[in-house]
Amino acid sequence: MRLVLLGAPGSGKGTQGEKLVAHFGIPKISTGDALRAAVKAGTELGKKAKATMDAGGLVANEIVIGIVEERLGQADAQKGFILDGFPRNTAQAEVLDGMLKRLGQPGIDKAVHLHVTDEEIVKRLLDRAQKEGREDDKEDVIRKRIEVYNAETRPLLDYYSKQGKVVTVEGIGSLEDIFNRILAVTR
Ligand code: B4P
Repeated sequence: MRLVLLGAPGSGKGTQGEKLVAHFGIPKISTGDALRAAVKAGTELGKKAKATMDAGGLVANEIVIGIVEERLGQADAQKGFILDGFPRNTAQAEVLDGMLKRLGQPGIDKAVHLHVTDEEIVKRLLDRAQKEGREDDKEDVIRKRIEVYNAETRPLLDYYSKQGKVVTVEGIGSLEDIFNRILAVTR
């Protein structure tokens, strides 16, 4: 199973990704988690990424591509993986296709699009701001992230539609219901 999770910030990619990991026993590769870990550890990469992340922009392609390529080459990713937050623009999607070929892996099976309204996204991320205090969960930054999603990431729905791989799932409801919807369309 090789899945890409597509959806606006706060649509539940990270949340549902964890459930898919437990169900399928394959790793989740989250560029957002990897970048936040680099920021926390104060690495060179983290220093480069922090200002862009805090402002709601997309980190440079070469940085995130390097993270994914390194991870996809590891032994546990050979039988499948869940990509959470990558690709986020068409250039990254094209690189991913080439990378999988180079690594001798089949292409992705499905791009699961979690559909959630903008009002729900703002509500969820403001909620998370209260609990976790993430720098990019401030209202103006959330709105910027939604804008960036619409301009840069939404075109991936067309990219994967042309390959017949997009499945759209309603992302509002209980975690269990949404998970079952995902399982139903990825069978
Ligand atoms: P990400 O970490 O990918 O952040 P995100 O889009 O906000 O998704 P997240 O995983 O946090 O939200 P989720 O839906 O799980 O990216 C952060 C930043 O990193 C980007 O802005 C960018 O700067 C950089 N970045 C990452 N990847 C990149 C790439 N490929 N290229 C360039 N830059 C990149 O959950 C959100 C909240 O909703 C949670 O609190 C959760 O508990 C809640 N929730 C989930 N499901 C729910 C439900 N059904 N009902 C109610 N609440 C729910």
